[in-house]
Amino acid sequence: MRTLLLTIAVLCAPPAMAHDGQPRAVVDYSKAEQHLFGRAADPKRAKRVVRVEMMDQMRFSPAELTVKRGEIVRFVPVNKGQMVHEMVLGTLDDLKKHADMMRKHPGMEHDEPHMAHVAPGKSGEMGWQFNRAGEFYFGCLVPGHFEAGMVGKVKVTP
Ligand SMILES: [Cu+2]
Repeated sequence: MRTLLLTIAVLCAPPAMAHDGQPRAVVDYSKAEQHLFGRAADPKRAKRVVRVEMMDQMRFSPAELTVKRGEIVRFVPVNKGQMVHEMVLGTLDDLKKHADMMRKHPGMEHDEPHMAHVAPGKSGEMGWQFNRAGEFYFGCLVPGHFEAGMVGKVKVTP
């Protein structure tokens, strides 16, 4: 229980709250928080752009990609559907916990540099540096979507 509460506190930390649906700008990327799955980076520094389509069939396309450790990726999540989708980066454990929480508190909204909420027909942007090797994931945490299989994988090679 304690871990769960801590997770909720971390995921919903007040400075991260945003209700306008826009990605929260990181002003100084050198101070970006280090996560197990990397850190926010200036999308302008990215040498690689990855367009990820999000569909009402609860799928991402592509659903898998490989990056080299240290690589900065500019993700462009494109919502091809009729409903809101989001792309949230994390470990599988992070995403599962977050999805559980979204199911319990469906009205909750929050925004962080590793997530993009995208309205139907729109696209978002997310700059991310994968500076640790491993297998990470991206999921749509709109209630029910992750559970329906809306998840993709990022393999970061050493
Ligand atoms: Cu979705």
